[in-house]
Amino acid sequence: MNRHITLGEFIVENQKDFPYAKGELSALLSSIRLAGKMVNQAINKAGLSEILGKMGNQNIQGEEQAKLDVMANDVFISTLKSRGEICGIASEELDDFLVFDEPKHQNAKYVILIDPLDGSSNIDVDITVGTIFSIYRRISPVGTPATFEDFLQPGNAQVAAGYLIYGTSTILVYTSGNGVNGFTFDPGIGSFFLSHPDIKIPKVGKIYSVNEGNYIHFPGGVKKIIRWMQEIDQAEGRPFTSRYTGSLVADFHRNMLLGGIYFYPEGTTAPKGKLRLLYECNPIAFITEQAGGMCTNGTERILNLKPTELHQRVPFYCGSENLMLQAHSFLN
Ligand code: AHM
Ligand code: MG
Repeated sequence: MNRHITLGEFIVENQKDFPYAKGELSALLSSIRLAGKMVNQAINKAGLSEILGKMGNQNIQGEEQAKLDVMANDVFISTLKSRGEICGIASEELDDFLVFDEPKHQNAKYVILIDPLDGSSNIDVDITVGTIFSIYRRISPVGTPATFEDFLQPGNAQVAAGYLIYGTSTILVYTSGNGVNGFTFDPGIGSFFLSHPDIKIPKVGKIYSVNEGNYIHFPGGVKKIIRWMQEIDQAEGRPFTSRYTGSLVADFHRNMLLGGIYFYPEGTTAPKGKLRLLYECNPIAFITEQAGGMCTNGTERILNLKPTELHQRVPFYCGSENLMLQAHSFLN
């Protein structure tokens, strides 16, 4: 790890590459970094501070909220609201988007969409979780309240996206459309340092990540993909390796570094898949493409989909080029 370049320095250094750069997007990334440190600290002592377990209520998507889901949501919202870079936020944990309209938000040009704590089912069993974020320049005029349209932009309009992964170490990975870089948190110093410069997904991957417990519900093409990965082919190194944690951020991060494919297809229990387009699929798709991989709903590029709902779900396939092309040949 290069302990000479901090995330803060990197953001400032690369600010000139941002479209319309005036420092606001850099400040916004700094706010995300700060909130991420707070969530990281809470996760690290979760078992000691009685914040494991369920809240006893559900979010709008019918999912039971964990205490850490709610805590992470509150931390990101309060941190971002206390500064003036965004005029609104949408979150997996909120029914509707929030408008920030205090005087300090008067000149805000951006909106953000977040999954504050991805992989909620893993919280209480000490497995890696994450935070995913997606940033857009607003469409509505500056100085007016943020609108639904600001949040329903296609993924190809994102100006930045990223995630924090709270794993064996805590890493922040982001792109602002000029490659993908990862920064590892040094808890002793309290800073993120550039550890994964210019990440590229291997073109050829040999890991697949899918919840195979849903196999019976998968469409025929998806079953073919899985069977193909499990066949013996010495030249291609099959059967491939199966790895699935149930945290998208963890499964994606591993496959991005080592080469592989993640998919959460449609099935009868989840007719449109499980993952949410706006704050899970789009940011991961932006990072994937910036790292040289492919990301689709099985037919179309995720980044080209025009969203219709805040919590819209889509089938999701993402990863190394060889596996994505092979998957598409079975799906279409
Ligand atoms: P969450 O944001 O509520 O945690 O849901 C999203 C998660 C993904 O991180 C993960 O890949 C998927 O749901 C796992 O779902 P399943 O348990 O059905 O395999
Ligand atoms: Mg999630």
